[in-house]
Amino acid sequence: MLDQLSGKLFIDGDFVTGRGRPIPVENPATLEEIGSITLASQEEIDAAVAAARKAFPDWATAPAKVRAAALHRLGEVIAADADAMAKVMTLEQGKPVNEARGEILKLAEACHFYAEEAVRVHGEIIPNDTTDSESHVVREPIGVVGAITPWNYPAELIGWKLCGALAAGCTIVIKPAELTPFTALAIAAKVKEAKIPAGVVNVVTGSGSVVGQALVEHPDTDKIAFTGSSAVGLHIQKTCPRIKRLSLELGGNCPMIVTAKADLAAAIKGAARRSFRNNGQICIAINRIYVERSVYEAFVAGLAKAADALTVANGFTQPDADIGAMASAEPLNKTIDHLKDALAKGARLAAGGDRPQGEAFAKGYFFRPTVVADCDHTMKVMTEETFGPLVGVMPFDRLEEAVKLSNDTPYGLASYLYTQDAAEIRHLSRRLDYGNVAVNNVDAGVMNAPYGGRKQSGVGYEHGREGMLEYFNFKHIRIRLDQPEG
Ligand code: TXE
Repeated sequence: MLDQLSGKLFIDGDFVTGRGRPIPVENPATLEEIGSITLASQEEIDAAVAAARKAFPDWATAPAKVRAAALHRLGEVIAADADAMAKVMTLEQGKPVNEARGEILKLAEACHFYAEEAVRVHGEIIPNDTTDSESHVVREPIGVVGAITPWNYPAELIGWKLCGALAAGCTIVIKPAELTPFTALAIAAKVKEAKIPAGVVNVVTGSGSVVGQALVEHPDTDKIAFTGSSAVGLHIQKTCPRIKRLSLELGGNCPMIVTAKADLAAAIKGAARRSFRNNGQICIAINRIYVERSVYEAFVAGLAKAADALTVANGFTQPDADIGAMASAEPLNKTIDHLKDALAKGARLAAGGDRPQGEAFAKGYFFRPTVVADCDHTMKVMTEETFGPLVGVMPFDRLEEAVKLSNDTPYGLASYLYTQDAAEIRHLSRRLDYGNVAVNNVDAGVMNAPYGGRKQSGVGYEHGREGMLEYFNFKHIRIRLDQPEG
């Protein structure tokens, strides 16, 4: 599959060979080149946006059930080819094939969810304060969407935008991350197979500063849907030259509170999963854990044991490994920097702390799941987004202190709470200043509920009905019922 996708762009329903400079793409587990993408030129970007614009009127006005059927077809062809698509993802991103397969199936689920939502788009009739008039509020699709996506979830983060936009009647131009372009192009192949009309979905590849920025600045994109770092999100907000809709899903620095009334075994299991899955390269990864002092040492010992038990391996040759290679040198170096910083400031290493040993790990970006205890807020691990397999743990004595520490961050994406006490659940969950609070579980995002951040974690929502609202304009039509005003 990679051979067919290398160097391609997907414009107006067809794969075309890009004429721009090739950018090599490497396998992060072996550092071997697996193919290359093209740096799309302004002309090619213009062609993609023009195709989306041309396709918009027909797509926007097609009966909802036509759009729904198209999304259902897309979900079906994606699920049918999940194995091959997962392998493509693993080769460019590093996560184990089984996990990548799970992500592809989540993308298919998003297609079906938004297919069902597409047929439930309706307006409202609001009675006015005079008896002879009423207000009709209808939703209309925004237009052409530029979607800019990162490398940590190369399928799902495209899927939420693609499916919400298409269900609403928008058309889309996707610019995937440079590290993971082939998953995006594999999705484009499925768009073609599902016979979604030409121009409704387009993919252009290349760097963020050139191709991503060109979509932001393009006079004919009506909305930008972005997931990535807070720094680039802010840059997009500042450099967007026209008024256009923006949704920004940005970084996080997510806390977990474990009280003395928690089911400790469940809390340890949840922490190990949400701190280390995908090597912690998740904006909702648990970065820092506050544990009530009476259960602190038992928690640290349990989490260290759980971290040590996770298998780290090349996720392509060992599809069922818990953890594969990190996606690139950048998050690996940041992880090492945050670890060194914590240890220099007095943290205690409880698990991991280095690269795994052996020939298989000689080249790739591997790091063992790492737990540091006795942390405080002078350490980067507790205050910045590490985006790696590193978690900091700190004891607390009073619940209010745990809330204060949890909210002591510019971010506000997801937070986690483990306690069996109903009063603590109510009290703490309402005080956590986050868009998502997961209590006694670590699945902060589910398909049918809104998912979004506060503060520097962004604006707008994905998932759920709210995720589709991001792709509509509301129109108010005030109708006088007896006779026209005049
Ligand atoms: O993100 P970037 P990167 C965080 C995480 C990570 C850091 C850097 O902390 O370590 O961000 O990751 C495109 N105009 N998250 O470098 O740079 C870029 O090409 C328009 C959190 O991958 O923000 C890519 O397609 N687009 C996050 C996308 O933006 C631009 C997930 C994201 O790249 C651009 C990933 C520009 N000027 C990283 N510059 C999460 N919330 O899940 C870059 N891009």
